[in-house]
Amino acid sequence: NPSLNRLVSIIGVPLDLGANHRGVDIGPSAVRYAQLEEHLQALGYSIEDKGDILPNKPNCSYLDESNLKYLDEITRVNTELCAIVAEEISRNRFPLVLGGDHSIAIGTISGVLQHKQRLGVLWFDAHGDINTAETSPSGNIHGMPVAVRFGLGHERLLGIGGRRVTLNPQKFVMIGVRDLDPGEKKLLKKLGITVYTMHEIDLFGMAAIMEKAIRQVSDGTDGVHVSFDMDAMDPLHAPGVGTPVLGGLTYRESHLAMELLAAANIVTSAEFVEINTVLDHRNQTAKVAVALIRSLLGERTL
Ligand code: 4U7
Ligand code: MN
Ligand code: MN
Ligand code: MN
Repeated sequence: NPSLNRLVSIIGVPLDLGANHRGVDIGPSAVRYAQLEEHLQALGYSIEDKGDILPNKPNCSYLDESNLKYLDEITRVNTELCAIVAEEISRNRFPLVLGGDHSIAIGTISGVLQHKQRLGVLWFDAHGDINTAETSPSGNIHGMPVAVRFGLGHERLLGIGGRRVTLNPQKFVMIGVRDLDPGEKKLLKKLGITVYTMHEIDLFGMAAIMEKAIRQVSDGTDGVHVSFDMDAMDPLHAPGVGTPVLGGLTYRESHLAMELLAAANIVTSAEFVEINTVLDHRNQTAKVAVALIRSLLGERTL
């Protein structure tokens, strides 16, 4: 197991073109405002803030290709993100990516895959994010990153990062899911992906679920990436998200998951996405994201 990396590089991606509503573009600023860097320094981390990858705001028709909104700009931003993430890992630093909408997972994970070809992924989300242009009811690319990472989707998205490395479905686990489209259900079953929906979390408890999930993504892998969509949490605790769904993870359930990951000492990169500051209350959701990151990186009460 890799020991906890004390060198963290923060990478902001203020992209909202993959989502339905504007507003997640302020996510990286909101998380910095909630004093991410200061908290991590207090934990003993050495932080480098790489700043933001700045998306252009298109003023033209968004439908670049059939049912893929803003494909051009999303491809460009993710290509840059992929390069920065790969670069930070080669510098032996832990990439901590702040979204932005969840389409940025395409770039983050393709960057990590440049170094870790046998990567395990833990995907915290209310949604499956495994639509393709054919199955997507919205055309929003933030609902497609998981499909892309399994080699399904538009050529331009698949080409990000140059070489075609895909994830092993056996080493991919979803947690907190409660809203799937019909095409997503089919594909998840076909690929045999482990999905811990809210039903399983209610039944067995987060501790038991995390024990199984940690074993699955860490056995036989050379790194573990955490992709945390804030809408995995219940809107009661994380109101500032673009696509809220009732019945999500409580504050403690999501913290316990992070604490167990810290104790297992397996995580080698992470991203926190979909914070919509326009819909938030006094930066609550960004503050919760910072609290989760602190737990993930080993903060304890005593
Ligand atoms: B998120 C949706 F139809 N499935 O594809 C879609 F319900 O990154 C939502 O998880 C996707 O926030 C949500 O548009 C993407 C919809
Ligand atoms: Mn998502
Ligand atoms: Mn989601
Ligand atoms: Mn969302």
